[in-house]
Amino acid sequence: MKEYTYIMIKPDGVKAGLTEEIVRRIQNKGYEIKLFDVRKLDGDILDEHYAHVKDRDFYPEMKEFMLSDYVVPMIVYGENAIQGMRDLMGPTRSSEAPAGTIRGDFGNKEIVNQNVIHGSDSRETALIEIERFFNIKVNHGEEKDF
Ligand code: IDP
Ligand code: MG
Repeated sequence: MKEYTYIMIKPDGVKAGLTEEIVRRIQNKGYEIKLFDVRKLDGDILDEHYAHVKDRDFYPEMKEFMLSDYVVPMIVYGENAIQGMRDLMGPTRSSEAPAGTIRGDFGNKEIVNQNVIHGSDSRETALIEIERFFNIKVNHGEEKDF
């Protein structure tokens, strides 16, 4: 079934001029970019989005980094898009990400939070994150233009 996933290029990716390259990789894998935006986040939406790591010692530094510059939020759609995008991204720690993955090729090997890109980790969180960042309700498998 075709799935929606929430993807976001983080400030390090935007600043390094990687937006076009990342868009190319997503499209080459056959996924559709349904919506694309460039914006700065506020602290509240970030605290919500990262609720699962908000109490970790690295969060203050990570929050500052995420608020430091523009991000590129996207809605990506395609067959098996959630796991497929996670595979394209590589694992959380760029130092452990293989060459050919976005994090492996471009992530900061020392600073874990500077790993270029976010992607939803399940069907449930994808829908929640799309609503959080785009204020749009979607269902997996439902063809829709925005
Ligand atoms: P994910 O982005 O691969 O899904 P999560 O475990 O959901 O990874 O963590 C969210 C984000 O928090 C990561 O992308 C990374 O930016 C940051 N993060 C996770 N673990 C660490 C850590 O140990 N040190 C610094 N930052 C971390
Ligand atoms: Mg995650």
